[in-house]
Amino acid sequence: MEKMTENKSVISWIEDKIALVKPEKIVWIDGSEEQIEALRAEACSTGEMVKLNQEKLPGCYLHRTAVNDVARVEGRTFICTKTKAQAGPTNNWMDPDEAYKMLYDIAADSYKGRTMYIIPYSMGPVGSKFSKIGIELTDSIYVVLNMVIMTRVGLNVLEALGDSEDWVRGLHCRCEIDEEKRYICQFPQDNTIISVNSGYGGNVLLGKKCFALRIASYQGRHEDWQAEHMLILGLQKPDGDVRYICAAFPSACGKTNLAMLIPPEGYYSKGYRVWCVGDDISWIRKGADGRLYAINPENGFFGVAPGTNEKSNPNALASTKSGTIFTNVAHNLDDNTVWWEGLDKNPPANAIEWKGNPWNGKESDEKGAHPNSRFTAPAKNCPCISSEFENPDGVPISAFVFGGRRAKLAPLVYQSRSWNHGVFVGSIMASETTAAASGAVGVVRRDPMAMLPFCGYDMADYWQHWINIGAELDPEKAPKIFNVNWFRKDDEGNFLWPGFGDNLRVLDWIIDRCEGKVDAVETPIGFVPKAEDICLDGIEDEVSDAQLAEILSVDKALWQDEVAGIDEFYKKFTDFGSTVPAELVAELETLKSNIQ
Ligand code: GTP
Ligand code: SPV
Ligand code: MN
Repeated sequence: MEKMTENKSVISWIEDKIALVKPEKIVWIDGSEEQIEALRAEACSTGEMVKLNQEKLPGCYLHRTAVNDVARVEGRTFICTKTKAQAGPTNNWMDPDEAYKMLYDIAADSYKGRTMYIIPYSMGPVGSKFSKIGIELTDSIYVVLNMVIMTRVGLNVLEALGDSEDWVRGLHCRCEIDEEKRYICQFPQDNTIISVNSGYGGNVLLGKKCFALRIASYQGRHEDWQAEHMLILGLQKPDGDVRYICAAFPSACGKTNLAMLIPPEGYYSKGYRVWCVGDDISWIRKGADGRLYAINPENGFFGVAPGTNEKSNPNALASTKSGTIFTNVAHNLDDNTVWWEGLDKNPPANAIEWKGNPWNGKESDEKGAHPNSRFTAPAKNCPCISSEFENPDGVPISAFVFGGRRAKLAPLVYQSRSWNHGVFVGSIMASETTAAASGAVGVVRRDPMAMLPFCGYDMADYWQHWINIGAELDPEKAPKIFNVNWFRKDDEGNFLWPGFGDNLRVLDWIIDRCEGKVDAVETPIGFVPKAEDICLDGIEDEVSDAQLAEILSVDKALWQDEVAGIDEFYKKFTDFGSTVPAELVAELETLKSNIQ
């Protein structure tokens, strides 16, 4: 093989893995268009990908994964730290020696007759102080082509790495896509990820959740920074200044939508704009001026397709019009394009559904696209991509926002009383589960900071890390912390808030609060807007005053049930032997007495 680097740690690790998996061929991915185009052609020739209508969707392709392999598998995802205590009570844990042995047994000889692709990639702009380098070995062209969109891939990455040993090792083996032998294992103490028997998204694009959250959260704790499951958006006000907000919502709870929102007409004409810096992951560090700064370590969007349309998220839709890989959507055979539920009201009659069977969308009761079908689109395609997207120094954060799907409990928005109270608010997040992970959908579960499936160490220590970060910040410069809930429902199950673009009305209040420009009502859980401060101009027909009052209300009885759930959740940590920060225990006591 022609090596692309002399880095000894890289060469020796790869040689070891070659001896293990025994590929027939080895290809270093240099990031050149020529090489990528040849791989696209090869994937099409084997049926791994379908080339779509190049007039309507230039550079776009469709891929179908195995039917048993359509989402992250949290039950088969492990944090392999030296001790179980280090992984904490909310992670699956495996002893590293046992895990390596099991994984190497599965991986052994698995590349026989296949090609090993070596992908050097950077999370974050190459050379930024925020950025980190990884190398993923894979036997899947689909993975290569997705990594090329989602990360910065190529020769310059190895040049930036030089002879450093600080890079994340990633081995992906498709094997037989056997569910029973599927494992996604992180070894935070070895900067290593091994993923076997899957070919789906978050399980195999190792730069994403495995590295940029599970490994990076661990690194951040030891290197004084943060890796968060947060979008980053810039809200431009009529004065022309842009304020940045980082928001953490669990998977399939609205990050991509919020990050790209188009302000409602009345706001747009006044000069409001939203600029997207990132839609899923933030890496955050303190800047020289004492404020927190964030970058998006990714280079593309791996977004949920169903529900994406011209009305809900025109910017995401526009991002998918070229250079995009669609996964598990329906294939419209009439014009060789794609379709998914919620794209429009005109499903194709002559189509193939996500499993690969003929499908008449006009007549079938079955879904054409899997609920967790996705598009992989280059960030630069996004019409509202921020001018700061490539800024190696990141953007200064004014507010952190937590949120989830809560049909009844959480109000539309509330602000924490302090940093530590804000950390508490993040720690008690709960949300109804979605199709982004395999398992039941719609069940409320605790998902602190939307990091439950992504924190690479004990969640209680992670909370302590949040508290420590806040303690180092000048309170004047610290981001203010909020919670939002776009998903409140009435007793008939209808959403009480229109959401999507109209969420700008809430972001506007959030920024006004950060700048001390608007009052609020103090409630037992924090500061809630006065009804008159949430502008309903243009949506009076959709949201009555009574409805707004309802979604801003705090129901003490419901919160009394909630604290029982929080108690139980915190107890899980104490029983396990981890230490919930005293600051959070104190906040829980305050909440309890406030809702009496
Ligand atoms: P991941 O990529 O899994 O991390 O998801 P995400 O958090 O980026 O979620 P995304 O923006 O893709 O939205 C997921 C689903 O939530 C889609 O079906 C959206 O239509 C729906 N959704 C997003 N925003 C809103 C909203 O404001 N209100 C309502 N009712 N639904 C929303
Ligand atoms: C999520 O599930 O939060 C995603 C999709 O962003 S995946 O890449 O599969 O993790
Ligand atoms: Mn996500």
